[in-house]
Amino acid sequence: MKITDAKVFIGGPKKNYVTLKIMTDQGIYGLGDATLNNRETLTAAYLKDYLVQCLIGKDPRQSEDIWQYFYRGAYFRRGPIAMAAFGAIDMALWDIKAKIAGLPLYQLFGGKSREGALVYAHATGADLAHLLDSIANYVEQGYKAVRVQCGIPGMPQESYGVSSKGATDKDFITSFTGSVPKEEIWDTDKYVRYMPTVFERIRERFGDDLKILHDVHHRLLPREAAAFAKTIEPFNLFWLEDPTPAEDQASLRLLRQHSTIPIAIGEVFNSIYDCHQLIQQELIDFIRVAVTYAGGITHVKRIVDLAGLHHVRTGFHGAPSHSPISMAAQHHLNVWAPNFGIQEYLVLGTPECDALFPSEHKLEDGLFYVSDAPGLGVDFDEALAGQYEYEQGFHPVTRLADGTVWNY
Ligand code: GCO
Ligand code: MG
Repeated sequence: MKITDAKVFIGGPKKNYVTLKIMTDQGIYGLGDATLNNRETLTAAYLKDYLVQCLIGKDPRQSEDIWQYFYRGAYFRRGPIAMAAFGAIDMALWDIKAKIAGLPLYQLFGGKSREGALVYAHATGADLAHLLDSIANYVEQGYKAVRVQCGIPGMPQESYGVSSKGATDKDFITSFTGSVPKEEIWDTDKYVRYMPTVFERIRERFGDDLKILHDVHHRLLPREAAAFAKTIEPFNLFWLEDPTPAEDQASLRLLRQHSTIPIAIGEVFNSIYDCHQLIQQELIDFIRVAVTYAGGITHVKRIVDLAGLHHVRTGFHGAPSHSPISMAAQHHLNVWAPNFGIQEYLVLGTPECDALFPSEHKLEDGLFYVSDAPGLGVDFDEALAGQYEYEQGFHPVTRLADGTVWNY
């Protein structure tokens, strides 16, 4: 069996999805997602200009050898662009492998450890009242876990993860377009003072069973994070995400010494070398890598297995910047992984997105169920893909009130 060709597409409804399609001489094809949010043309160019030509003639069943060939062969190792490009190839090869076997992908990992896998949605509010409505809306739909981000009184509304007043829950996600980044102001003191009251009100209104998650988006210093974690401990969060920038990993020890709050980190990591110390020293509880940015299924499965040895559970990144292809790869890992924790999941589910990436996977009552279609179980409509144009976007840049650049 040989790879005959591979094509790269950029575009999608409201998102610049980078989709890779690998064709073989047996008519079977595989799909991969190389979407690197707000840097999409770079992964597409890496694939088109360097990798696709090396794939032609290779046996697509040799996914391990092909992964090693690209990773070691690149010489300049790691980094999100290369790892997302390798990740897309890897996903497509696993898709082909499972289609050859006539099995849904999870069967190749060892079958299901659970039927439905727990997901969490994003609730957001410009103020507490809007946030409570947003949470109520998800609870009514059957979600059992919700990430909560709230506007902070006295701080401009457009801080991380918070939609403007009156906006729908999905709007903040797509507001990154433009030819230069937006700028946002951040105030740590106001944030750490106000957020505990937010968690308190959420518990009062929704009770103890709702799983509450919160993303600090790398904004606190280690000592601030430790103090904050201690303060919010009574509200029993499912996790506190990215409390500090993860470059200084040893600093997490301070947080661990002061609080038992579960910590989730890793959405910006792209290899096992970024997280093996955090995992082996048991400084985190959930690993947030994504199959896209972290080198595909082959590499992420290694991270999941290492995490399992250290009581670290999975909580894969699932922001809407991932296409349904990589989300499907994660959903297959989620039903298999013995150390599965939770999956971030934003319903992309617009009719346009479903038409571009048809699948039978489904969300029901806050749990995600993979279909038994062979492979990843997601298809791609090439003809429709041509309708979408690339639109440039940037992550916002954050500053403190005095102008100092801070972490987005
Ligand atoms: C999350 C993330 C995202 C990121 C985005 C950046 O937890 O979902 O923090 O919202 O900001 O993926 O591209
Ligand atoms: Mg995050």
